[in-house]
Amino acid sequence: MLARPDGEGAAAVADAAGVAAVGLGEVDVDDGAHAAIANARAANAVVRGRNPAIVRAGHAKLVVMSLIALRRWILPNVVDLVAPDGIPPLVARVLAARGIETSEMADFIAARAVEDGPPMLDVDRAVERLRRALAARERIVVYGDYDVDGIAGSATLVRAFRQLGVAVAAYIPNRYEEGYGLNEEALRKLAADGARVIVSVDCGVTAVREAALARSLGLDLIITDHHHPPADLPDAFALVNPRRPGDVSLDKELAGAGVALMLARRLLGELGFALRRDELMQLVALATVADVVPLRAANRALVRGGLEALNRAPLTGVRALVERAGLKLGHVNASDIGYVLGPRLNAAGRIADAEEALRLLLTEDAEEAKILAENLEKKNSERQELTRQVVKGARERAEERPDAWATVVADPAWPAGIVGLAASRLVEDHGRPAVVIAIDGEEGKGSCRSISAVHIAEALDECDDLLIKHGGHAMAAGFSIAREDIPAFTDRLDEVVRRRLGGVRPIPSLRVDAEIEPDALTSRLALELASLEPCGAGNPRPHLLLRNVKVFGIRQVGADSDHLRCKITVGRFTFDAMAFRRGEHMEAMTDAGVVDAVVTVGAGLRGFVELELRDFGPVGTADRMRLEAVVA
Ligand SMILES: [Mn+2]
Repeated sequence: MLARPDGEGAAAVADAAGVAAVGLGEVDVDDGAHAAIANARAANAVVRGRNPAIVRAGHAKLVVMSLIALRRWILPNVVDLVAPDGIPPLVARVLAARGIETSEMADFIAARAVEDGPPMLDVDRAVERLRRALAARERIVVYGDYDVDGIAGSATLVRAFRQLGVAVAAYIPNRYEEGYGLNEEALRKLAADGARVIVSVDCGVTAVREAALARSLGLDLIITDHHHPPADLPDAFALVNPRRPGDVSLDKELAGAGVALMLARRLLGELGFALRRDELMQLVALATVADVVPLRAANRALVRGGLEALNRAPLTGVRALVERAGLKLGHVNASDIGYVLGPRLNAAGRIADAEEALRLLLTEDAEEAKILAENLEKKNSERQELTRQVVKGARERAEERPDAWATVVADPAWPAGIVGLAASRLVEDHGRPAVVIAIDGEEGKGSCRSISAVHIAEALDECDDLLIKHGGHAMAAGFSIAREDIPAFTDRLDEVVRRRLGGVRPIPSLRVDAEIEPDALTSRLALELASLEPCGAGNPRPHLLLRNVKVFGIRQVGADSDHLRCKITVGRFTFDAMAFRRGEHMEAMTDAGVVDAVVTVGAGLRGFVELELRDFGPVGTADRMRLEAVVA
């Protein structure tokens, strides 16, 4: 179904703009920030000069008065393509436009996992140590992150150990009291409680000091992680991370839970794994979509298989969560995870403690599951309200430096669990990397979101001397900083981003997969396109160009009236359609009555085809984009 306009979440489809990975405890998938429209406002910068209807009102605030496309559309080259047997022509065109060879199309559609390839570095060493611990009844503790990836990845390992007849505890640090990742106090406490082996999930690759401490405490630390490794790796008993230099395993884009699954699978062996496959796979599907890693190759196979298991044989807690959120088992898809389930599982850790979300994924008790799901529902509403407040404040603050290359804003009133969501919005607003810092006493916790042209974790590496701790991915990262260093960091990051962009501000664009004839838009076509699911990061729903379509019944929806709902007549049919973050275009669209539009096709609540308008402009926009591409 189409993503909801109620400020639910954004990640599954964090795609068009190339928005990808997320990390360092700020994984969110979230919040009305429909990434489809990522960078939309920034696009005004592109057209500002040409369109007199866009005026600059006061301080960098753009008021759009006429209908105009917000992004540069990159139109596909029309090529002669013979679709392989059994693959509908449009699907083949979409795949070809995305660089998939004709010979690979059938495997892609089937979401078949590629061959296994060599194991990750250290994974066998880790398995051997865990077997020894099991045989000697040594205490093992799983240590996860507080986001969906960390929680579901921890649940994956705990459930794998259950298969081996051992009850292993999972420890999730508190975001507010302990912060992200392994910490010394927790390690000391776990050691004092008798733990001998710690297995981290979705964290640890930067924990150099903590690994040394673990060693001195007599703890064998097995790190499993997928974050960008620093130059100096921690000296752990084992370090399993596909991004680690020298690691020759094939799947570099796994989520943290995906890495944990690879360990679980080798630990269980094929029979043990087969017995737990349904539960482990659905956990990994939740994590993989919620962590916004690209849904290609192994991730695609994991999410397809996990969703199938989730719909057919949901865990007790997953069933409760799905039902309380108003979704229908049997029909849960990747976008539902991104917009509905992910934000709920994340809400606990953002507001208070991730403990409840972990318990939900581990319980076999339906009554307990109901109560936990209810609590998560409440926390998620609270989280939405907090997000609205922080975003409002962060936007005001951002306007103080309209010409910055990176937005950096900070405030003591902002909770650390929410700043990542606000950063995502600021990226959309300005089309440049954004950093939002929650100040707590003399320290700030920053969350970064970026654009595809700036690897933000590497940019932070260049600010290393100003930061206490930092880490993350290309598109998302986090750090802590002394309060007094924030001004110097702001200047440094600005300089780093400007240099990394070569002094050129990037233009937000929208890649069109195919133009379609109006008559082709049928429910059968929607079914054909569904073969591309799971869609989301790295494999967006196809962007289809429709020229000259009639729009009517346009109204604003959403808490702040910032989205549009309308009807579109295409050929012989009329469809419901949704345009996120385009509320301000209601009048212009109504006046125009006819538009060129780039849409995605989804199935609505009642199974009817629904369209999402990813961008639209006056009739002739598509021609203009083609022409400009030639000139450029
Ligand atoms: Mn992760």
